Amino acid sequence: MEKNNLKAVVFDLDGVLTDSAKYHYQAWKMLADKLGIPFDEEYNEKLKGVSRMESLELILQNGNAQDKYTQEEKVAMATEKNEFYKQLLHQITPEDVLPGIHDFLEQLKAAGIKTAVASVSHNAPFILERLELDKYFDYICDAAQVPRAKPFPDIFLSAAQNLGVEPANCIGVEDAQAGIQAINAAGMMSVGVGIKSQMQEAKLILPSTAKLELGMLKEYFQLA
Ligand code: B16
Ligand code: MG
Repeated sequence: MEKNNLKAVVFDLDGVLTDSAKYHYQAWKMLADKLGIPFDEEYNEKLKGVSRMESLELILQNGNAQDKYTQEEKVAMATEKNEFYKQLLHQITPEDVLPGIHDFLEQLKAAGIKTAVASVSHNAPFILERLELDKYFDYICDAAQVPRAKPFPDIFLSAAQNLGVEPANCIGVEDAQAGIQAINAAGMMSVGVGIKSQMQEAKLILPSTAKLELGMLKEYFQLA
């Protein structure tokens, strides 16, 4: 295997390509209020990159209510949240693509570097369509086909496999701790975008997506 040769970049969606966390927050808040459970934006940080059912468990935990409901009731609650979330997603337009992402994707395309989306969201294809970003990617992971969510490496490994690239030749870009752990466990180089304290384990942390730039990343990658 050729080492230190960047062949693909695998992107998380929520928090990297667009800020859909604000819609997740509104939808979970609706449910938490209904259940009388405290929930605020700070607690919402814990849900980033975490699957839908695990997010519900974390919310119920905050109200000491995990054992109050049957699995069937929990599935109904998660479905109700998702229906509301899906309505909110209709507000997304191409203007909501985060800064620098278009330019970075163009740089990757021009350099012949492959791209994939590794989101645990079952709504990822719809969001990418709303953002008009779907055409940029060589592969979009199907969360339903990946048994273990982040922090397990499965979704990043699936992206590499479907791109036909070794994980060691990939960079993974994430905004959440669970996602950085998944990238590291997959054997890719992890790049975090956002607040440092939330991504201690990232190989490289950038303050914003606007700082994603191929030349600089290649240099880091070769030194890694
Ligand atoms: P859904 P990512 C994740 O997306 C979100 O960060 C997380 O908050 C959400 O619970 C999860 O997707 C599942 O999303 O309910 O739409 O299937 O960061 O992996 O792109
Ligand atoms: Mg994310």
